[in-house]
Parts: sequence; C-alpha cells; structure tokens
Amino acid sequence: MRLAEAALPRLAPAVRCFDYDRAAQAVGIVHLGIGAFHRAHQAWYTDRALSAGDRDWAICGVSLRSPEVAVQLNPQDGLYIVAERSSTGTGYGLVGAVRNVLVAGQERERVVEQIASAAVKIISLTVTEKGYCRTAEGRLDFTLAGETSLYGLIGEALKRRRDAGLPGLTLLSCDNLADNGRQLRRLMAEYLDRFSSDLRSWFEAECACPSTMVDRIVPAVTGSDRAGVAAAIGLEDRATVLTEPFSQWVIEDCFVQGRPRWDKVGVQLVEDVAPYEMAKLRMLNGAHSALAYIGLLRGHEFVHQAVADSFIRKIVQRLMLEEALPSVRPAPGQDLAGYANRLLERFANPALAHRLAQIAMDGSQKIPQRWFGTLADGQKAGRSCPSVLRAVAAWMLHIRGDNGPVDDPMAAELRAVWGQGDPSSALGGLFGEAGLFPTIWAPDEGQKAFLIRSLGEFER
Ligand code: CS2
Repeated sequence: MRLAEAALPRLAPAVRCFDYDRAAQAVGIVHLGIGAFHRAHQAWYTDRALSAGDRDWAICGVSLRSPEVAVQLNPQDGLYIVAERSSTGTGYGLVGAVRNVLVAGQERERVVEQIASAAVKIISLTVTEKGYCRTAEGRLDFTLAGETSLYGLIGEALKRRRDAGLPGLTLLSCDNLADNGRQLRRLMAEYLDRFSSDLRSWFEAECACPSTMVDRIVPAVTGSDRAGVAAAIGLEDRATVLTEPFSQWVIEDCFVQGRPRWDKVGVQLVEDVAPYEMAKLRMLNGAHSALAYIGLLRGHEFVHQAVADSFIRKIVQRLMLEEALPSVRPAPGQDLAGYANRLLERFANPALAHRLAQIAMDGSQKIPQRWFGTLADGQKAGRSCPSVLRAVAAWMLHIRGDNGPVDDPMAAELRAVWGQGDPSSALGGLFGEAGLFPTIWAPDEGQKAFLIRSLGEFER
C-alpha cells in the first residue's frame, strides 16, 4: 500500500511524525524546484516549525519542467519520508509540510495564480545553478529566461500582485551560488526592467531577497533505497529522500512579510550570511567537486571511496585547509579548521553511497563559485593553490570525455576547447579573455605549466 493520508494508520510506529493539523494550514510558501534537496532540507525544517506550533506556512511545490515529482507526491497527498543514514543506522521521519506539486511546463497559469495569491509570503527556490540563466559574465541570459523560468513565473505574478494592491514577497534563493540573494535580486530586476521600469522599482521597494547558506548532503535515491524504506515503514513511498543526519541553514534575516519560526528548529538567522556561504562553497563544495573529478579518473564511484584514497585525501585536505580556508573571512566564533575536519567525516559516511557522477554534473555552472574565487584570492596573496589546480586539471580531462559522456549544459562548448587536442589551446579556450570563463581568475605562466604537468599525472 502506498503512503498517503488515508494510509497513515498503517505507518510503522518507529517513524517520527509531525503533530499538526495539515488541513488547517494555509499555503504560505511556494517553492520553485521541488527536488530531493528541498524535501530533505527547507521543507523538513518547515515541517518542524509547524510541529513547534507555527501556522500557515504549508508549501506548494513547483517543478519547472518535469512532471516526475508531481506524479510521485500528489497521489501521496504531498507526504514523504526523510531517511537519515549514518554508519550506526537509519532514522525515518514523515514530512507533512508539502501540500501539493504543480508543473510549470503544464500548468503555468495555476503556478502564477498561486504565487500571486494573498496568503503567499515567501517564494523559495532550489532551481540549481543553471536555473538562474546567467551568461558567463553573470548577466541575465534573456534567451534562456522564458515564460516558465523562475523569472517568467515570478515576474508575471509580481505584476498581478502590484496591480491588485497586494504586498511584495520574499524571494529566498537556496542554491549554491555566491551571494545567492543579491544575485537573484539583481537578475530579477534586470528581467523586470525589460518589461517595465515601474515594476522593477516596485520589486526593489516591496520585495526582499535574503542570502542563504544551505547544507545537507542528499544523494539521488535508487530503487533499492526505496525498497529498503518501504520495508522499514510498512508503506511504499515513491517520493522518499535519503540524507545524512547533519543539516545546516543560515539565513539573512530580512523578510518582507514574516517567516516561519525556523529559528526555533535549528536554523541560524544572521545579519550577514557571506562568511558561512563562502566557507561552504569553497570548502565543502570545492572539496566535493575535487573529489568528483579526481575520484572518477582514479576509478572510484562514491564519495566515501574517493576520500579514503590517501592520494586524493591529501589533495582535498590541503585544498580546504591551506587554499580555501585562508581566502575566507570567518564569522565571529566560526572555527574553519574544525569545519574542514567535520566535512572529512561527513564525506567518509559510507551509508550515504553518494555518487561522484552526481557531483560531477553541471561543472560549468558550479566550478566558478567553488574554485575560481579561491584561485583569484590566492593569486592576489601569492598562494599558488596546487590542490585546486590539480582539481582543475582533473575537470579538464573530465570535459574531454575521459570519464564518459559529460552531463553539462555547456558540454559541447567544453568538449570543443579540446578541439586541437593539445593542453595549451584547451587552457586558452577555457580561461583568459578569449576563454569560456573570462571572469575573476586566469592561470599565470607558472600555473599553466603546473596544470599541464597535472594533466599528465592523471592521464597515466
Ligand atoms: C554537491 C552538493 O552535487 C553537488 O554538486 O556538491 O549538492 C552538496 O552535496 C550540497 O551542497 C551539500 O550541502
């Protein structure tokens, strides 16, 4: 039998359950990009806030294109299980915060209507790096920002809200971008300005875009994971998510119409998110991408295997502690060396079975904020950053196709930099003024020589 409201009496007693009346909650949040990460993170925190007595923050989830999550969650009345896996066992929790899922590609009008409705106060987003439709220089790429992009959906709804005299919204980016709130605000303003400078001004005056740092490792679920969850909870759950016990969310506390009491359930509401965000992107995500590209080249499949490989472990330790860490200005009381050690422990969790290939996808969208900032700051301070450079070399081989087909929106352009087959032209095709990534960092002569040597090292 499948998980749903009516089946709840049959749920195994070991599953931790929310204790609020779902039907009494109005939808206060519309979430764009309701993938596994949102379900294991923001929706999970919101569920806990509702259990702690908060009201009217139920979530309407939106998939921008694929109907898959709607097909999984709607027949289950939005209910799903979060399975937290560690080496000592698995804990199961039922999440009730999601009301329903809409698919923008099929029912755009309903999505716009929902965002424009009076009870909605927050639009949160996990649309992945590529969902922001940015050019290599970081401006809005209007050719990608169509009617069912985040801009098309929110833009139309904001116009309706303003015309109806409704208040503005908080747009809460929960993606791994540097300064995610500020970037969203700038890009949204750029979008609106093309249609109406009045609407742009209204948006800037009435809406807020807090920056956030989100952290929880959420590997893609497999068929056998689902079977294991079904056996443990006594019901089939097609929307189950699998994650680690650890979770962190840091949010800049500026909301235009209030927010759930997330601070009561472990979320850090702070004045300035930047130090947390930078440490997370450059240390956790920077290390993750290095593990992915170097690990795949060395024949590993999972993160815990790559981090147990002493050759890779040394590179990753150095990347975090000696290269990324000195480039981050810590928040008061933030212990970055301790942070790096805890990250190594989290990466070593074998129960997660986190595939390197999952992290390796969309490198063109992820790498700039994970590695180039560390490299640019290192260059200014006279630090050479050999570990990040080795990771860059591993990525160059990845985009050449050494690990098989490349899953990246820029796969064809990336492959083309290897057109001549030689490393120097590949470097020229990627970095510097004529390259695909002309901003923030370009290798100097010494770094170019090092990169070419590292390519040889991984090829052997
Ligand atoms: C990972 C992240 O897939 C990836 O690129 O680096 O999804 C990572 O697991 C999360 O950011 C952890 O919070």
